Amino acid sequence: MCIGIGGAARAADAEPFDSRSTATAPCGHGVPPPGHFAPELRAPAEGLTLTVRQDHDRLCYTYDGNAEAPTLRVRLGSDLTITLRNEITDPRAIDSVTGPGKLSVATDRVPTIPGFMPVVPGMKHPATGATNLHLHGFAVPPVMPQDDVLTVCTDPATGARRCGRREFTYRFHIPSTMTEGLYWYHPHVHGEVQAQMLMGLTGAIVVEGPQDDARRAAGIDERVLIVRQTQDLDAGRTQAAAMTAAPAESTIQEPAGRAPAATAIDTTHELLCGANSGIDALSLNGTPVPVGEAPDAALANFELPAGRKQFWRILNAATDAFLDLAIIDENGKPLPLEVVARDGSALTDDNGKPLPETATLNSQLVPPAGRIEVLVNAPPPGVKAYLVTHAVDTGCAGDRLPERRLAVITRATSTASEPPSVVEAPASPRHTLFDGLVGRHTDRERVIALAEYPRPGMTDQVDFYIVERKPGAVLRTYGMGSAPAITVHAGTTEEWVIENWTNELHAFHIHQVHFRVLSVDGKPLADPPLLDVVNVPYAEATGYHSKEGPVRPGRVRIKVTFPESLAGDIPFHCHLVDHEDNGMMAVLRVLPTRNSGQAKLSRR
Ligand SMILES: [Cu+2]
Repeated sequence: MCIGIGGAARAADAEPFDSRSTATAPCGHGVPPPGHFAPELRAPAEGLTLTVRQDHDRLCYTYDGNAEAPTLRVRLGSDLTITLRNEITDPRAIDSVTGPGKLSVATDRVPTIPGFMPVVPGMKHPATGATNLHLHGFAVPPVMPQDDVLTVCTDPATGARRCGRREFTYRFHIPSTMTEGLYWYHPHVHGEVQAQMLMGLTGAIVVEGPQDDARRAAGIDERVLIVRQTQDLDAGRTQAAAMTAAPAESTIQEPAGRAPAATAIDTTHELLCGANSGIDALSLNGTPVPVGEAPDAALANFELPAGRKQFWRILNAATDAFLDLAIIDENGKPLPLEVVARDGSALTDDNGKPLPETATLNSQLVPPAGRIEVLVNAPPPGVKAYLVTHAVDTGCAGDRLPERRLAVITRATSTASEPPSVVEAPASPRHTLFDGLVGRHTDRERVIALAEYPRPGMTDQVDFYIVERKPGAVLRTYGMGSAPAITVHAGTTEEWVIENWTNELHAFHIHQVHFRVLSVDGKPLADPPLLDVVNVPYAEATGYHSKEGPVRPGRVRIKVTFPESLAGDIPFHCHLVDHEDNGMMAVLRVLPTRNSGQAKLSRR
């Protein structure tokens, strides 16, 4: 479920595509034709400047006069200097893209049932036009001048001055122990992330290392595919009756002599379904993705030479759309692909040893903010194939995501030129930051609950919550400056069970770190993947009345460790960014064990 959004939708106009940023067209003209790729930029040692410009309901990262967010390429172990300059001229246009109707005055609390966690509704965050830069997935410190999204921002050209600066120079050091692969960048000013991303502020970053060198030496060509969302059409949704309204007698009877723990989620007042009629607009590398049977001419056509694999790095930069990617032939039969990496991490065992590359026919779910990197073969002779995203069941409160074709894949008529006469040597194993994570001693377990409640008396406003279930906890939306919800010591390792108490999918993300996903809905995963964002299944009605109410939450168990090098305040949140904007976010404080880091943390 989303808050109603409309403003950023634009029909593909007939205007020819021109990505030059000019005074009259700050974000260029038109949309790119099918088969377009973003400009790529090897980050120069002296740094680069990304200027955020605005053209009515569009925002763009401009670089060197070009209004298309460059795909940045950086090397493990190198420095990356980015000056972000804010030239946003009309913050109100951002506010109009951020859903209507959120109140600026508090409504009543959601009625509290004894024994359940109290729920405190949120407030509207008016868009300010402030923006900043988050490097999604980067294992860099959450501390200025690196990936600090909580205190660093830049002010727009007009409007309130809250950040005290119009530009900021980020100086990142990319650790040689980071995993190489596909990452991305986007703004992270709480309350307007969704609007700024819908309006255009997303871009890809490829972190290159030895695996990349090996592929290059083997003559494997690479493509970067960026799926974006340009519209969120949930305005006008109507709410159906609650799926599983808990009966009044659902109050937990605590055992005599014990204080009420009150860590249960009240499902009486949440768990609504939505009748969402809209289908949101997506784009691939800037080109609108058609809905339904699209003519091939409307799609990118990727011609693959026979006998030569291609390496595709695919980023889901959508604000709330899940992708379920597959390559199928014209009859819908799946064709094989090989998954190499997820979320910027090659598939490895717990020791960092690469898993054997195996072809799969299974479709690959990629949540919002997730990445997948795959090896693709040319289809058999005479077969035309499609890269598709299958329909996704997002739950009865989720968005409609029908099957969509993203690209046509054909076999080149000419045979491939001979690949370089270099034997493909597997990259030698390299120590990375999260090696051995599963084998570590678990210092602590936590249960993190996701919930969403309509505001009392409202039919079109929903607040979103993330909370650690523990005695005394209150469901409260995140607001800028909220105190850390969880404090840990660097060097410790924890297991978190993320519970989804709602009727829609959520995508759980922690900044700075990757985690291993140990189980989903109680089922252990054979090779726990190393991810930075994970889909959390929606709740299921169980038909009986348990201590947790008449539903069983969707559950994902993750194992996560907090390296000393990443000490600081680390946000964790749902990456359906309207959920994040409307409260489903919190902060994890990682205390350094060395004294040197204390000064940095005392800023709040
Ligand atoms: Cu969510």
